[in-house]
Amino acid sequence: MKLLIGNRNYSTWSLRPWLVLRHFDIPFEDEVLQLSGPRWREVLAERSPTAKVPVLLDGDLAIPETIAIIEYLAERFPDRGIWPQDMTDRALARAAAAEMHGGFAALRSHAPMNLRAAHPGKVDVEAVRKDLQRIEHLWGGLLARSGGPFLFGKFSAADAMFAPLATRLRTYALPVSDVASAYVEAIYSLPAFQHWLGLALREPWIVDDDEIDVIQGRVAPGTLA
Ligand SMILES: N[C@@H](CCC(=O)N[C@@H](CS)C(=O)NCC(=O)O)C(=O)O
Repeated sequence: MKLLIGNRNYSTWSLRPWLVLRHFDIPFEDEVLQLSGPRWREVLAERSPTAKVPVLLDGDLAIPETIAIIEYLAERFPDRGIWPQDMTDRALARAAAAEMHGGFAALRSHAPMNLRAAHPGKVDVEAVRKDLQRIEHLWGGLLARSGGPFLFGKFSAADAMFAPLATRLRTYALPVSDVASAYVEAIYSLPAFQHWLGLALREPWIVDDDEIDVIQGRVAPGTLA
């Protein structure tokens, strides 16, 4: 099995199924398709049915779309507990994952994932306030229900879905409660996340579209080192 992913420093969607594969000890290899540089869009179009990453390759099968990949892994490896075991928990986990997939647009556009960076104070908190309130409510409720440290106690696909959002809170030092901060810490402490982070920090590539200093006009495109 092989997962095609984007740059680890920036690719939120790639991080999610990669964490599932790694945390649940599913044998796989990965290959980075860069999200910048010469011909990157053509390469994605050649390798991915949707011209986006991630894509899971399993024999002749090429599965795009993060949620579909995670569901496939859950079916193919039913003993791993990728979704919570309890049916009610599973329903809530899938609802949270779906909300993450389709929601939090303000955080996604104003605070791009950038694992190597620290940009406290650069995101307009008012622009993301509603998303922050929603995440506090959602995470707070699920963590109170499960007792943590992850949303359903043990790490599950729902946590994989929220891992990129957790990194945004840290990169931009967004104001959150102690409960949300502890959850961010739990994500960072996960060995699978640490593995990804270590690889991300070694990447040399810059993607201007995800660099807040470029987005906000402080730095000219193509000049970040
Ligand atoms: N709905 C897709 C989104 C995938 C996606 O947008 N991936 C980004 C990288 S994080 C991408 O491939 N961007 C390239 C492009 O939009 O041209 C999923 O759930 O996997």
